[in-house]
Amino acid sequence: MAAPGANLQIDGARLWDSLMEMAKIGPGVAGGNNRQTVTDEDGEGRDLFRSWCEAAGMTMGVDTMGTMFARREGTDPDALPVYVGSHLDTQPTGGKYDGILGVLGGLEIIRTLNDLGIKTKHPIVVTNWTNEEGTRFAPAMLASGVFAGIHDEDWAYAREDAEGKTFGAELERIGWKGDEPVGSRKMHAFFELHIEQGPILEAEGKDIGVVTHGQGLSWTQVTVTGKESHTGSTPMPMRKNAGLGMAKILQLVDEIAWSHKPDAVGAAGHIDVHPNSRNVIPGKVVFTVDFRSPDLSVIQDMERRLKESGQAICDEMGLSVEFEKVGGFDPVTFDEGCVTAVRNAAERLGYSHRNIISGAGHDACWINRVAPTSMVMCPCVDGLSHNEAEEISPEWAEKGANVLFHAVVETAQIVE
Ligand code: HGY
Ligand code: MN
Ligand code: MN
Repeated sequence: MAAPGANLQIDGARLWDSLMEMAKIGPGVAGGNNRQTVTDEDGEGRDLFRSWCEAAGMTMGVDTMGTMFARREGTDPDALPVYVGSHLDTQPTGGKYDGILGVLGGLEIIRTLNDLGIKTKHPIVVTNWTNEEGTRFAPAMLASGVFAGIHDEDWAYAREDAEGKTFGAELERIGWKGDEPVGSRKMHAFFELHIEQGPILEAEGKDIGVVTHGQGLSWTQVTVTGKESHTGSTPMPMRKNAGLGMAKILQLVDEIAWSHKPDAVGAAGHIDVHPNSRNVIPGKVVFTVDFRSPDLSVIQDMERRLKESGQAICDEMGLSVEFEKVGGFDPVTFDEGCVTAVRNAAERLGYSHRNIISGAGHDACWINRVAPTSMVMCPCVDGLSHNEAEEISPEWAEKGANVLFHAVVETAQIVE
């Protein structure tokens, strides 16, 4: 396939302006974003993205999970499209680039092809996957998981947030439940540009991460039940302190992850304490343990030890405990051909690059099940993400989007 010339590059300033424009929707309290999935703010972000896609001459499709597919026609309407995208939803204290760079980087490809009057054989479809973050409605990568046949759509619709609202009802409420059956689309390939969300590329001075693999993820929701009682008048020996049980289990989680250094990680980011009153011994604590590793056997060992030793801790303390798997996926090996397209693009453009394993989960991890898939990563400042202070440079964004442009356009085949 004829590769694009190195001189073909996106408009970095236009990409940056669009990132800053999108960042105005669902602002956080510290310079980042709070545009959680299927909130009104998410709806506003979708409206803006749709207006930009229509201005770029694309036609918009929306499936029954709300995922958005903006299509630029190719010269061969029967050729399977090349898909490119990521997600516009954010964490409650999210950054301006996690996911958004991948969606708007895809849009910038189309804007550049339009500017240059370039046609491709395969259509190109820019995608915004619904609820990648899984923060309001677990699990993460919900819509791409339904698309890939991992999750049942009715199960997804029934997922509840902390206020008892369901995903399906909220998707309908914001008016973004489409009519396309999920998963009906077939892909020639899928590419996702994403910030690294870790420190490696910046520390090594590399412009581009060629993502060969993604580590696996395991989310176990743990419910520890003791007995609410007065923090002042209840003698220590009589307490059934669910909060202390959780603390001991979280210490265990840390020890388990360290026992598989250097690659395994473990923590709990979600913790609900009941009744969460200053002078009441917690009677119930619900928290989600997030284990990750590139090695499936390590994940399985960490899950097993959490249950066995967590149960022993609670037995010893007279507490009851339940473990529920609420999310997860096995380690991912991306498509060799798509990975090579990314690496060749970085070489052609003269960008420094290195192979990298994705520490975070991404929609690409599920789409890799149903289509040849790979990812492009750019550095982020101090490797910080899932924090409103998340930051990248315009240069990093531009270089990442140029590699994405070259990989996508080479795969979609320029028509002379
Ligand atoms: O959890 C993850 O890795 C992703 O950021 N949703
Ligand atoms: Mn993301
Ligand atoms: Mn994220």
